[in-house]
Amino acid sequence: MIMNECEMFSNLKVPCCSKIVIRIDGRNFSQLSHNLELEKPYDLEFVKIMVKTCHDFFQEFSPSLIYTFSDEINILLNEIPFRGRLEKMDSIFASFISGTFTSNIINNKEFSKIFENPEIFIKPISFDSRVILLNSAETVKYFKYRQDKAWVNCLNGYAYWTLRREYGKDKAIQILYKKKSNQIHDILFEQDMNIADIPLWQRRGIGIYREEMIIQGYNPIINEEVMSKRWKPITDWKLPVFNEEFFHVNQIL
Ligand SMILES: Nc1nc2c(ncn2[C@@H]2O[C@H](COP(=O)(O)OP(=O)(O)OP(=O)(O)O)[C@@H](O)[C@H]2O)c(=O)[nH]1
Ligand SMILES: [Mg+2]
Repeated sequence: MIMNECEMFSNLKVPCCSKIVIRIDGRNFSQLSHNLELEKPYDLEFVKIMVKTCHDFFQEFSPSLIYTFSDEINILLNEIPFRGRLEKMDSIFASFISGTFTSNIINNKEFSKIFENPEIFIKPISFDSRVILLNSAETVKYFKYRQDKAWVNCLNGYAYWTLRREYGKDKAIQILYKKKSNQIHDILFEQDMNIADIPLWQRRGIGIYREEMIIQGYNPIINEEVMSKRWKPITDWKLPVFNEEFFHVNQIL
């Protein structure tokens, strides 16, 4: 047998005409968050490291949209890279994010916990990766589906940590057992928490995409100031609820 025939999956490809999302998720980040004593339910320093990592990905691979919340990163690619080779995409993207996240968390002064005490960074970081095939209509639905997950996470996170501080772990779990979203709303309200006061980025996640900007420049040939349009990556901490209009207006699809 020729040995490279054993590389059974290396020719597995995605169809060239589809859109793809790569979803990348931190491995065992519950443990990481415990080890790093992250703020609960949201730690702004950690989130900034995730966002910086998304930016680094954006610069390297030019996707059309990155959407992140918690330890997950959703990347929309309108053009299929690596001639569609699935193993290449999964492995390169996950390892790029793992390497960049690690470098950012160690080197970034914003993450003062590690920057000031590098010895607490105990285990190597890794992320898993999956490829999701979509058409345009499904793409909007997909991002809304992840945003709904961000919202449920947010609600459950606040409810759990608020109750846990008041009643302890077991009682908090017991109170929240099988509760629906509207019941959790009421519980938070009783705890004097108004959901509307929670920052939008916690409720809806954070987006990185290009925005059209007017750049002022100078044209030496005609000896005049000129305006030109550029698409520059921005971080949107105040995302709207994802819908077709958002994807259309920002020319994401
Ligand atoms: N305290 C804190 N924890 C966070 C924050 N963002 C993410 N996390 C942690 O990351 C976890 C992400 O959930 P999962 O991806 O389901 O859990 P996981 O432990 O990473 O498990 P696997 O992905 O299956 O390996 C959450 O449960 C939190 O514990 C944050 O801002 N603050
Ligand atoms: Mg995870």
